Order: sequence, then structure tokens, then C-alpha cells
Amino acid sequence: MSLSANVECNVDWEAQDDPEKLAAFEARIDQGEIIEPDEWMPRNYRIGMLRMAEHHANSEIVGALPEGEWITRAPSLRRKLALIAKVQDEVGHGQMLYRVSQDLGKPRDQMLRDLIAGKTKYHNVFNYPAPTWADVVAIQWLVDGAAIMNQATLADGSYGPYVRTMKRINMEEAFHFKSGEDMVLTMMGGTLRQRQMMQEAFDRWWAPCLMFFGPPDKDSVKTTPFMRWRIKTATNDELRQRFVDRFAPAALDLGLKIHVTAKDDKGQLKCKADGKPELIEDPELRYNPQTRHWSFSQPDWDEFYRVIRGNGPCNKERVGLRRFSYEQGQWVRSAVLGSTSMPPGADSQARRN
Ligand code: BYC
Repeated sequence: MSLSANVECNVDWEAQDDPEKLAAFEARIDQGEIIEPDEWMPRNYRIGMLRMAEHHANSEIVGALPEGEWITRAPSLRRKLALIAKVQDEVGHGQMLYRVSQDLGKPRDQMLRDLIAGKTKYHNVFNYPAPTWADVVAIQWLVDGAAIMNQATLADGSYGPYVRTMKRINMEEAFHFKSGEDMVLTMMGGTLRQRQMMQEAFDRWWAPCLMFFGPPDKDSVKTTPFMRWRIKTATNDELRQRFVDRFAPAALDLGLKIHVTAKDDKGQLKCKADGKPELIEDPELRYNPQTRHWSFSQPDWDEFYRVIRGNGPCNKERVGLRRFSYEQGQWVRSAVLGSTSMPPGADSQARRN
């Protein structure tokens, strides 16, 4: 089944599938079977899987942008080479995930257009600025750490092409995370200024990383049906808790403090009259030996919804750069697809000559 180029890809819970086919499909899911693209699947499974794979593909290619900005400014040749390789990996993940999404019925060109038109989403975290090298460190340690935590559960899902892609991506993400760990150790073992920079970056990234796993379960519209079909295998809150259990003690061991922060509309920490950021140590942060979990303060969910609806500090910049690259690449796509159209601006250039 293929969707035409302008079909709205919305889950419709009122849609009725053939009850016999649905029962047979759900029995296969219950037995842990893997679903392949050419097999029958309920409409909402296909659309739900497509939306998730497309959101993921978008996140990979937009996610390459904040780190990509730092390639020319990396502090050493070794860090520069590692960063180039990482950014290349992330774009490659996007390529693989757009292929998975294409097989689910949406043409690639429509996905790229929907991204730059603001019709589809990508992860909240990539709408924040990375003003220092320590932000690159925070991305590789915390964001890649969060991604691995989420994607390890997605690799246990039910849709074959996505599951296989997750396994491959997770291996590469493990390298990114190791590099992030090495960098955070370097920063926290460095000078006072390096440790301060790392703390400031950590303060900028902690809350967005808590939001990375999606809204609280009570507000997550898709978790329950998606878990029934094993599109997701853990809830947003379960993953968030796993993240805090893993990273809160690691951060404290490194000498970092976990603060509740407030941000201005440029994504920078709000400052007091003396110019220092308004920071309060998280009053909820503590380990409970009975539950073996850490408690923590929830991030600002209003900020999350503002950011994912296009009004975060860097949304316009990130989408603008994607638009620029889409427009600049148009002549290459036209050439490869056999069209004779000229690159943007080339026809007027030709007329002038
Ligand atoms: N950011 O019902 P819910 C990387 C949306 S990139 C933005 O819980 P669901 C990396 C959600 O789409 C790795 N939007 O949704 C790359 C939904 O909107 P719609 C990225 C979010 O689908 C470069 C609405 O909120 N990983 O590692 O059950 C450099 C309600 O949410 C977010 C993936 O993409 C968010 N954080 O669960 C470095 C993994 N959270 O559809 C690193 C695949 C939620 O109603 N995706 N929304 O308009 C997932 O696991 C799931 O889609 C989510 C959301 C957990 C994100």
C-alpha cells in the first residue's frame, strides 16, 4: 500500500480494520513476531510507525546541525576528526530512517518539504543553542545517552526495517556516547574555567534531556496503543526515570550540580541582577533505597510544548538552514532524476552572460 504525495498521515482511532485480519495481526504481535513492509498491517500501525520513523529521521538530520557548527572550532585535531565522523554518522542515520519511512508509503521529497514547512516535528533538544564547546560535550554525553536509552527499547519493537535500523544505529551511538564520556571527564578533570563551562552547559541541557522522552504518560496520546502493537516497548516516564537513575549519580560523581533552571526566549539561563544565572539545586533530587530510583523535579512542560510547536530559541534558525540546503540541492536532484532545470539563480546568471 502506498500513500499519495498529499495524503495527511494522521492516526485515526475511529478507522475500522477488517476484524479477522486485525485479530491475526495482533496474535502475531503477541507472539513476538516481526512485521515486514509487504505484510498486512492495520492502517494506524502503518501511520503510527511512519510518523515515528519520520520524526526520528528528521531529528537525526536536524540534530547534526548544533554539533556541525562546532567542527571548525573543535579544540584539537583529535576532537575535530571525531566530531566530523559523528556528524556524518547522524546524517547517515537520517538517510536510513527516511528509507524506512519511504517503504511505509510517504515519498522522501514530501518528508523533506514537510520538515521545512513546519508540518512535521523533530526532537525538542535540537532547538536549543550550543554556545560553547561544553555544549557539544553535553550533547554527546546526555543527548546521545538519552537516545541510546530510548532506542535500545525501540530495537525490541515489532516493525522489521525499523528494528534492524535501530540495532545498527545503536552500535554507532554507543561510540558517540563513549566519546561524550571521555570529553566530560576531560572537562571535569580540567581547570576551574573548564569545570564552570561544563556546569553551565549541563544546566542548559539537563531539562531539555528530561523532555527528550516525550510528555508525561498521562499526556502521551499514543503510548498505550503504540505499546499494544510494540511500536514502543517502554513508556515515556519509564525511560525518563531510567535516564535520571543512570545520569544523576554520574553527574554528581563528576562534581556537577543538578539545578532547576529558568530560560529566556533565546534558550539562555535567566540571570539575576548581578548577572549570575538563577539556579536552585533540585529540591526533589534524592535516591530512594527502597524503590532504588532517584526522584527529581519535572521540567517545564509549557516550555516543551512551545518548543515542539515551533517557538523554541533556535527553531527558525534550524529549519531555515534545512530549507537553504533543500533549495541549494534542488538542481542536483533534478540532474539525477533527469530533469533539465537549472540550479537556483543559474538561469538569471545565464541570461546575464
Ligand atoms: N520532541 O504521544 P507522545 C539523536 C511529540 S536523534 C519533539 O508521547 P510518541 C541525535 C510527539 O511526536 C534521536 N516532539 O508521542 C541526533 C507527539 O506529536 P504528534 C531521536 C515530541 O510518538 C543528532 C506528541 O509530542 N530519537 O539521537 O508516543 C545528534 C505527543 O507525544 C517529543 C527518536 O526520534 C520530543 N522529545 O512518543 C545527537 C526516537 N516527544 O505526533 C543525537 C523515536 C514527543 O502528536 N521516537 N513529541 O504531532 C520516539 O521514541 C517517540 O516518537 C517519542 C514520542 C518518545 C519521541
